[in-house]
Amino acid sequence: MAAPAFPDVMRIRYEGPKSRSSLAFKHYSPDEKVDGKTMRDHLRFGVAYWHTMRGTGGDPFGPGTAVRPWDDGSNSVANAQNRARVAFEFMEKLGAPFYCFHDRDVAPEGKSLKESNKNLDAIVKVLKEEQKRTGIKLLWGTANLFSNPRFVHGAGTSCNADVFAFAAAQVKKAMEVTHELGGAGYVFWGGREGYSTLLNTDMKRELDHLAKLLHMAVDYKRAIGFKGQFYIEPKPKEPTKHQYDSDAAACLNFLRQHDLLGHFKLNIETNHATLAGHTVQHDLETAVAAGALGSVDANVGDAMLGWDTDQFPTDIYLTTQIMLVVLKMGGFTTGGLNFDAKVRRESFEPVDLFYAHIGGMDAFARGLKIASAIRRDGRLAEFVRRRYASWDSGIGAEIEKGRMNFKKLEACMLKKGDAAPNASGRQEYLENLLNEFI
Ligand code: XLS
Ligand code: NI
Ligand code: NI
Repeated sequence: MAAPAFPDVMRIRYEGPKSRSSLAFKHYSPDEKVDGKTMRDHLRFGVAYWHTMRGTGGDPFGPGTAVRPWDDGSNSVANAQNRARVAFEFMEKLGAPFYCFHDRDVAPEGKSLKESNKNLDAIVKVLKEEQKRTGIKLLWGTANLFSNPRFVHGAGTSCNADVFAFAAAQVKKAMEVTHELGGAGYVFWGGREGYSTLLNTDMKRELDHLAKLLHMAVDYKRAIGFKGQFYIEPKPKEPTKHQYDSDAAACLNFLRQHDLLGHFKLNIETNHATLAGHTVQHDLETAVAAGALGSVDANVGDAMLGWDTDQFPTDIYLTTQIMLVVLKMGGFTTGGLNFDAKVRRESFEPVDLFYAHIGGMDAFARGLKIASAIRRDGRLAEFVRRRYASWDSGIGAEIEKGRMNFKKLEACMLKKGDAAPNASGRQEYLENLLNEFI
């Protein structure tokens, strides 16, 4: 057994709101029940391997700053295996029940596909051992189809058919290892599936190719007996100027058009929704309305910065609103709250990884409790229900039942003379109501 990577950090425990310890949970009490279900099972927290284990703090203006004493900085398989053990030490001490990874975060890419697959197998062996040792599970796996220069024009949407074939081979292998590790899901995030200029782009052809890749994945899933849930993760831009999976609605339309809707749910990320000009609640509600909310990449952007800053979520309003939607849909099944978030470049010490995750977990624990209290109180739901009361009987009910047409509606209004007066939307009252609970 190697020396611990975080010798000064013990298992993070719940100490309650009065605790003054910075390495304790004040609100996340995993075994505590909320509405009959433990917080652990409600929230299903995941650690993102790419940020937590591979983030360096580099930005376009300077190299990484992160101090990671366990990492020898090499691209060797041995270093990657050691890193995997460190990841599990971290997650075990944190008490995170899940993690997520891309193939290339966990294992170094080799000179050929064959070598890359071999490297991946060597790491998956360690991941499997560590999962068994700790009971930590894989929330979802994915393939990195965007970092290597071969994906400069995209992967499934590349103009180069060989690149499409390479992407397919990579997804095949990533699905196999996700299956082997008992992953609850598999994510497709578009990466470079989009364009920088339409002048060189055959959009229709690219989208048809992307659908072909996803259909092949669906077929292969069946072939290997992988029962995990497939997800598409919307994002409107970055790295390309337009990504095809731009928001929840665009993804749903794409899936529906290509006869894929039955096979995919959405993985909604806060910072991606805001980049698309939506609130995250908007994208969550859009997904729920289609019965397709699968999982959440929990993070937040910076209101002052216009890119995917992937910060840890600490805003109780935000977590409350997310949990209101999650509770409304009846909770997660295969999905969870994956912290697709990174510590700031200035927060370069290993212990900052703990502070970041503890803060996010506590913020969601509060969001869960507040959302549950709002639902138990019932005034918010009752207000919304009453707002649509005119649809419960009379003309509204007839319209909803499909028994009306233009002629009948005109006759109705000719008789009545005018529509009944509207009631106030009461936005401020509702905002105050929300604040009663926060
Ligand atoms: C990038 C995405 C990515 C996906 C997984 O912006 O959020 O991290 O979650 O490929
Ligand atoms: Ni993400
Ligand atoms: Ni992102």
